[in-house]
Amino acid sequence: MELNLRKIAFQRRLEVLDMVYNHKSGHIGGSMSCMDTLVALYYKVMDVDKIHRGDPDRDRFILSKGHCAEAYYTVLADKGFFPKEELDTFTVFKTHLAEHPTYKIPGVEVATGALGHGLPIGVGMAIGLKKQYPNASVYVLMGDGEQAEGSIWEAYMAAAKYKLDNLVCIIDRNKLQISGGTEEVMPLENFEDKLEAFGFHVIKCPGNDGEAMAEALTTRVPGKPLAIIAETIKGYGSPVMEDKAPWHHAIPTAEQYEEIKRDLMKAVEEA
Ligand SMILES: Cc1ncc(C[n+]2csc(CCOP(=O)(O)OP(=O)(O)O)c2C)c(N)n1
Ligand SMILES: [Mg+2]
Repeated sequence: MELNLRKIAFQRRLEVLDMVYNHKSGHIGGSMSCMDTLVALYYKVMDVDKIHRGDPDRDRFILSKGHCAEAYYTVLADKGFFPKEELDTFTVFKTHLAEHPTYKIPGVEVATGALGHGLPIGVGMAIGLKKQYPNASVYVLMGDGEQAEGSIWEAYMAAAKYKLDNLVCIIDRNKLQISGGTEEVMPLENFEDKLEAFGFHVIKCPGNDGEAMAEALTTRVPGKPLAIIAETIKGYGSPVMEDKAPWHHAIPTAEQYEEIKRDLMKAVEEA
């Protein structure tokens, strides 16, 4: 049966909303923007059974923008890595489900949250896998604000040098970071050209379209790493949050919670 990726993504967004609202923490804007990428990867692109078994030739996923952990947790729970009830322990004392992911959580390969680290680790994984298990891929999901970290550009250089055609970089291009627009804080102008100059095959993709993302994520060009610029809207799913910088980590009021919930439920129905 063909999966409805859009519906699944909005169902997960509803879970994110509850986690953030009930526990008064998290990063709702970036979680909403990257959800379609996560859903495309975990419901269509990656062989999740292999990840469950921990097979050495499994695909690897790294959430380099680790602050969007709650989006990741809803997908991992729905895919059976841990019981769904655990989502309700988000950021509670002694939970594994902290505000940033750690390797203590089943399914998580790398602890992230300090921006700029996921890609260098992913490059190392891709070098190792290329030698032993060339059919396995490494997927690294980054933020566009995260591109201001110098370590990302060192890793881009290494990815091209080692011809890592098993590495897929996804940049959640929502044009906002923590304190405002990316083009004000640290411009990425000509981003596509820059990535191409660094030796990447680059695809620009509507990042809130799970099917389009799935197609982009399965593209491979021999000898070249792949970069997908996922053009998204931060806070996607409700006009209350969409494209507004404070929603990087704002907590909805009771009224906002109800309004966002209505918008997301409508989106689930219409998907
Ligand atoms: C090394 C480091 N510096 C600063 C931060 C604080 N921080 C958390 S999220 C964020 C903005 C990230 O923006 P972006 O990568 O665009 O994420 P998104 O818009 O997808 O949420 C910053 C600066 C951090 N987590 N790590
Ligand atoms: Mg951003």
